[in-house]
Amino acid sequence: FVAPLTVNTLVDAVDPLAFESKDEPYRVLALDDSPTVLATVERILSQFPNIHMRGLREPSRILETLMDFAPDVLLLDFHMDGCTGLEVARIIRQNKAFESIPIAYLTSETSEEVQQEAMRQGGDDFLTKPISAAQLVNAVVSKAERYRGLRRLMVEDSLTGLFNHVKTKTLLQQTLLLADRQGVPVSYAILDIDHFKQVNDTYGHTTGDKVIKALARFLRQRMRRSDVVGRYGGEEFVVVLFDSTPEDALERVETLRKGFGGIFHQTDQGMFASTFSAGIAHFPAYPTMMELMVAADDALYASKRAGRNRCTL
Ligand code: GH3
Ligand code: MG
Ligand code: MG
Ligand code: MG
Repeated sequence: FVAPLTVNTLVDAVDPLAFESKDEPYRVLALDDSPTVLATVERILSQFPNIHMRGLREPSRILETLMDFAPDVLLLDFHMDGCTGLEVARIIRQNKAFESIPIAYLTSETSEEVQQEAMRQGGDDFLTKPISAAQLVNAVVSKAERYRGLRRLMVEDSLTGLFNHVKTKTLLQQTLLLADRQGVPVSYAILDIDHFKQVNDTYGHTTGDKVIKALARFLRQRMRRSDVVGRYGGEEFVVVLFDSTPEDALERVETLRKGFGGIFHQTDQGMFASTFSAGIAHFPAYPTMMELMVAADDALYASKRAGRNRCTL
């Protein structure tokens, strides 16, 4: 009954977290073959501005809808025309991109045996109809919240809220694939704070952390939504500029460098400014992710050797 997309197309489904703000409404997908049930669920959930619900009647379209809508929780009918929710859940779980999306069955099935089997097959909850509006909303929101929190932990650097090392590389790879397909240039820059050890030694580690956070905030404010900003390591950051020529990238990173250097950081021992050095490399001049990263690293070292507080292309 389900027209399966290949596993590989789904593994790389773009994580919407990469582009969504923290207060984006929770997305709830309800799969049910009964329009009446869908209408009821919609009537309840649409009262809540922090919930965005989509209804789906055809089980065969579940995978493409998951990819397209990227829900935070799935409400799944148990008995449908031609298949069961169990079968749908099994297919969903076979795809890496959706292996941990919360699935709550919404059903009038009350047999405990059936319920247990459903939980074994990848379900997370069993909501029995009739269900009160409060029960439904609580179940949906708590699961969605938890799932988002988990996904955030996986991708976020806890000090700065930027993408972490692993996620930054994944997004860089995705950006390059997309750029290649669309014939668009990408610039990759690595930024490293100058003499940061001295900052720690002079003002303490807590102040060092504040400088890292200040740079993170500064980068996030100045970058476009289509740019990736990540914390690559201790005092190293990465920015990926989509549709950006080398000249454009150099100009933008130079603006960042001058802007950040003009910020004064307050401490008990007075205030100070901090600078960073940068190295920029360009796709498709360096056609693979590894070559791009090595080239940017070389450029960064050239900046350091030349005296720091500068960008090298
Ligand atoms: P350079 O200009 O050559 O980059 O010199 P540097 O001192 O910045 O470079 P180095 O790599 O020698 O030192 C980086 C320091 O950053 C060492 C480490 O203790 C510190 N560091 C790494 N992560 C953190 C962090 O999360 N917080 C703080 N406060 N310090 C960190
Ligand atoms: Mg049904
Ligand atoms: Mg460093
Ligand atoms: Mg440094």
